[in-house]
Amino acid sequence: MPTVITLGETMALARTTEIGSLRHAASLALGIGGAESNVAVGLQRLGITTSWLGRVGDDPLGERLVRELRGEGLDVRAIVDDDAPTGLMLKERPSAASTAVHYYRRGSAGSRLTTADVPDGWIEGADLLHVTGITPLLSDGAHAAIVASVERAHAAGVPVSFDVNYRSALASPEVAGPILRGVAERATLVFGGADELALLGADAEGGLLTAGVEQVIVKRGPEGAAVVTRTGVTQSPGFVIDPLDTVGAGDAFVAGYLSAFLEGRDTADALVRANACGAMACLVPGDWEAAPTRRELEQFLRGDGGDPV
Ligand code: KDG
Repeated sequence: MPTVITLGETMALARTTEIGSLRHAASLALGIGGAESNVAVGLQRLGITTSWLGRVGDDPLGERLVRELRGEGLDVRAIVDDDAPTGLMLKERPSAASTAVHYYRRGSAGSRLTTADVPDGWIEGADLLHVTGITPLLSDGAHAAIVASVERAHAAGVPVSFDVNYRSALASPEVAGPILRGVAERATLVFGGADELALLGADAEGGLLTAGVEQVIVKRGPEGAAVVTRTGVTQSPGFVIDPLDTVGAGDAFVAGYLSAFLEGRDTADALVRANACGAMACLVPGDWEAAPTRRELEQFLRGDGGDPV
């Protein structure tokens, strides 16, 4: 069974349970979220052995997220940081059609990741390393940890998946662009929305393929997705659903795609699976809770939960 490893920040996530501004919310539901661990859970549910590494505070929220990720069956390499708290994210739905996220993560334990946190042999023994553009924007140390991890994967012949995942709260496009491009150019697979890929420069897809990237996967949300390779473009439509919470859909998409990639499926098959996983993740509140198991995915693809566009 293939093994995927990933590293980054997972935070506690408190979300309003009703539509309306956080200003007036009377209660919050507590969970966890983090782009890399969302992908890890998605992969694990699809039968891929997955390992997540990150820093957490020496606090109940850190314990909660470790317990939750272990409960999903992940190999959790949590480094407990005595000097910083676990980060927090608040999520509100100001209206039925919108979601807003507020971060309380500056100086958090997760943002203090360093190169020395990544143990010898961990990357070298994996079948794939997955990283996102969130981590390099958290701190200089976290940026260095991602660059070093990607270099180690290269040296060991381990493919690297990179999801641009640009978060404007972390850095301006001018600051983020060169940092994200530096990581993207060293990846095997690059995922991003059209706007995110544009951050990497003019003709990002062409430039990345020239730099050695094998596949650029363009996420188009409800419209589906496309894969661009040196030999052509494969497209796949999205599924018609009634979305409840779209945050985390991109992570479920990536998990679906990577699981198919690791099984040796072709790009067309991988896109259908990715689109289905992304759509399913929108059906339940929470960033990863609705990422499907293989059985749930098969049911959905049989038409028990949505129709192709
Ligand atoms: O990808 C969904 C994420 O937005 C979420 O789970 C939290 O990692 C996160 C972030 O930085 O936004």
